Amino acid sequence: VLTRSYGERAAHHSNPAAKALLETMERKKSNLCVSVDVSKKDSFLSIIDAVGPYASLIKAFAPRLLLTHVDIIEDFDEELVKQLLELSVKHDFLIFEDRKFADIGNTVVLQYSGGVHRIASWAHITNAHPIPGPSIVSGLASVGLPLGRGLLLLAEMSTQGSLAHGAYTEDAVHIARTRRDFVIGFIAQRRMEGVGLYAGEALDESEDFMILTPGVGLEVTGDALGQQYNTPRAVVLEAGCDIIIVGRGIYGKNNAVDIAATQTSAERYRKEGWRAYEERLRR
Ligand code: UP6
Repeated sequence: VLTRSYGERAAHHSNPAAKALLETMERKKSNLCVSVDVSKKDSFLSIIDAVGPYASLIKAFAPRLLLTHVDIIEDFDEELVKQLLELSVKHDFLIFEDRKFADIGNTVVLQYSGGVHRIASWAHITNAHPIPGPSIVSGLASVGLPLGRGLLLLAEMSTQGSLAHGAYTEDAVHIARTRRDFVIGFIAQRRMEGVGLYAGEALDESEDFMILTPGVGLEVTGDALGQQYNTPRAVVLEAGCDIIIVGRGIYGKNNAVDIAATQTSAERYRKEGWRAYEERLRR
């Protein structure tokens, strides 16, 4: 996988969301996913419009204006979804709703397909914690697969003291291997090809899980709440991950968006990520 281009991988992928994402990455020369984690609808859309030309994937946290513990947003509406989809066509990116589902199959079916957000109707890709076991994937697949969607499992996290390691990560990879039609990859800090194989089990060479990696920053090594950052080069070249997820490193810390500065940073991260990928291909 490490020496194959995104375009080559796209040609061999059977999941439509993974295929489209890899094609977009190749076309735009971008392995950057921008995480738009802001609280106002206007900032949300203007950041996306500003970084659209540089990113292949937008991590579309719906704007958090008034969040309850069930993620219901006061000013979330169909118009926002419509504009988001228009931007995704205008700038040629896919939408990844970082929902981090973590409940029983029956509940996640309802959360994914319905509620206020109707995530499955607009997000090409979403993700889930494997904590409930394989049933969470079956539940989400029953909604997403007919729509051509893809799922990422959180095999690891970027935070200090994360519990997702060792046997947990191995089991996450096992679950993914049983549903390669729908699970297109992992949120993780490294490649997973060698992880979770049973004793004597050989790696199926056709396996191609994408690794999307948050905790990427060029200026700082962490925040006050346990986040830890690595550089795009460390993530893509040394750890072999496919996509860098960058939030505050691009749009800054608040809702007062400086469009020019946001674009400059987005281009900087795109360039760094792409350069590391090109260097990896030459290895
Ligand atoms: N994220 C992580 N670490 C994980 C999983 N997800 O940081 O293990 C998400 C966060 C945030 C983004 O929810 O939206 O990636 C990282 O943002 P930042 O670049 O501003 O730290």
